[in-house]
Amino acid sequence: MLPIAIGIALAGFTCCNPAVSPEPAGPVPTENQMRWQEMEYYAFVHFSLNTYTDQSWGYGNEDISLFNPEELDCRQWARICREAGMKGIIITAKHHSGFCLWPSETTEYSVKNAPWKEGKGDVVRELADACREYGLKLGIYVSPWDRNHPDYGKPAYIACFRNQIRELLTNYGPIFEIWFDGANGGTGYYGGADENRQIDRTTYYDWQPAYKMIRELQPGIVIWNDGGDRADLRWVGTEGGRVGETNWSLLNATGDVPFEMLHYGVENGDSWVPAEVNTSIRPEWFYHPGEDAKVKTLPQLMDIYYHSVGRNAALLLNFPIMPNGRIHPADEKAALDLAQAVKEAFAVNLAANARAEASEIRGKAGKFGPNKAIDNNTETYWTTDDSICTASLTIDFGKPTSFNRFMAREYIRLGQRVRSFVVEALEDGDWREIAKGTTIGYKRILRFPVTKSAKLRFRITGSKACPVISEIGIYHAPQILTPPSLIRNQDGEVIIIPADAESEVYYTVDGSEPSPGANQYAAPILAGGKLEVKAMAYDPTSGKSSAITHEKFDLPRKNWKIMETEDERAYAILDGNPATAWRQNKNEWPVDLVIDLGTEWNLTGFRYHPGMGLWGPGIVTEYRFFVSDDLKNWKMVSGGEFSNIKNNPLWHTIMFEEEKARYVRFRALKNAENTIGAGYAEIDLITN
Ligand code: FUL
Ligand code: CA
Repeated sequence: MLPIAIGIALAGFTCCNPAVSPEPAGPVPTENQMRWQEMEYYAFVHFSLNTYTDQSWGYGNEDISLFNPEELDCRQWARICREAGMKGIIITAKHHSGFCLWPSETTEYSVKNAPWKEGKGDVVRELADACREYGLKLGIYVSPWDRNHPDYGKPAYIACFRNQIRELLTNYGPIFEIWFDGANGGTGYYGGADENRQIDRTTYYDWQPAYKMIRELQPGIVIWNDGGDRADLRWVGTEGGRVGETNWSLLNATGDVPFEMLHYGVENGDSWVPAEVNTSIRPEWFYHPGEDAKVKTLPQLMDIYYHSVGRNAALLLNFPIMPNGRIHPADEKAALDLAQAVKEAFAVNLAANARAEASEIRGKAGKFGPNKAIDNNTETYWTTDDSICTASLTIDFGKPTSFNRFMAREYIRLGQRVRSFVVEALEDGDWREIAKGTTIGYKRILRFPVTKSAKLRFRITGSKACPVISEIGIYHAPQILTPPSLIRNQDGEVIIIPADAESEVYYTVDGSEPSPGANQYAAPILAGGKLEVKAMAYDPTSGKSSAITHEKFDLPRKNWKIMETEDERAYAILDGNPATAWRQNKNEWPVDLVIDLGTEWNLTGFRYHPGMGLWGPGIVTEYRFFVSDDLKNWKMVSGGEFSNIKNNPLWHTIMFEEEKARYVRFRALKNAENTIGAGYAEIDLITN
């Protein structure tokens, strides 16, 4: 009992002195973490030999002579990032294949042996120079897994890897962040050994001495590491572009970090490890020409922004660099459109010139009053006495005002405190809840339908210690129309699903651009063979159109039969909807899926979409693909790994030499969970 009594007495003591700021509550950010958090938004670029081989993960034996980016222009990358409002660029100096974009002394597998600039080129140097010119910070991705290095898996590689880090952190000026990817698929070229090498990721890289060296070489750096020892920043458990609605910037210094901890943080964690949301502007990280029409749309990018920067995380958005060494114009446009939309959404803070009142003020002192939350100064804040953990702040606009966004920031130098809050509007004399949230942290933004009211109330309903709010913002963001989704069901009908009920949908099937007024969608589109559909949403009130959704559908799957199973649910993999999936459990590998196409076709490839559920989706990571015309003689037409499929569970397309066949067998040899079983959301074939 005694310690509690003393605690209360001490709390009572500080709260009565109006001039004293609250004590920090729990862990707080370091100066490096603070500086990083204020960057908010920065770029990834993925560029390597993979760019020339159409791969996601190089195996480590790809030919160096392929690397020849004739129009390499790091200044173009920097200009785009700068104009897009980003504050830095992280480059894949070395990806899993082991190919180094700088002339490292540690290996022959680098630009120094490439035809590009006759072996005199250095991509990291060119980017460092461009970043300096455009006022951006430089970050380094250097993959611990190295599928080229002969000593990978043995102690000798660790010394080499350390030297690579040393070169990168010594020769290119200040580095703001270093990124140690956790991926490891085991197999690789490994100097010709061509084998599977397993490492213990908790011990092999011996991170502590590496961290020490890194901090000595670059005192201002932050370290990102999803696999090994706890570093300065954490991954959010998905590459889909979102962190949890609840997002504590805390983790525990030791112990495992399962998905929940990565995604939501740990409320009472003992270390400050804030979240970085990494995602690509296209489905994949490296450039694949087949994705030129798959660049994320403005509404998708806006969602990503609200689910990262708007949820107390930083956003790391990736540009895949094209083989010529430049960012594709469609990616540039998407990034600039996002920047413009963010600027428009937050152009006017309606709280800025309003009157603010608070239910509680620390020591009744003006320096802790509600005006400090609308003074556009993140170093001043509204706070309450130590004993108060629920309080509200009311904004009076003086006249009915329309708004649809609410932003709040905690003064995180004193720790992250708020657990829950609601936003209310005054309507006919009563407060009506219009939005609510859990954690706030560095920055939190809520979206809700346009609301008109003269007063808004921000009510903190739970907090670990007295709330400390440095800023709030209230905005009226313009509407952005979301393009419709397209699916083709097993009967061959294409169904267009609008994102909202108000807008109209227009489409074409001849490759031309849809336009409002012509060809309005009313019912499923029936078509026998291949079909190219473009569709868009149109809002007749504002006259605005959405971006265009574009899909190319191959054969209808109407007459397909899934063989060797009685399970009717199996047809979920042919229904066109990636949200429905089927899982086959077996006692041993391989797990086969056999499909009868009803008739013979000239096949040139297949597409696999794994299930997207987080728990046990049975994502296939290694496969073989066979075709047959009599169910007796099977010919293998393709086999290998689906690189990075676990973190990026979208369509994976595999092409092969043309084969005429009626039956296909998709054989799974391994899944991402180390159980026996294969899960599928969709299977599709590509024909000639
Ligand atoms: C993943 C890697 O395996 C991908 O290739 C990519 O680099 C991404 C950012 O991280 O884990
Ligand atoms: Ca302030």
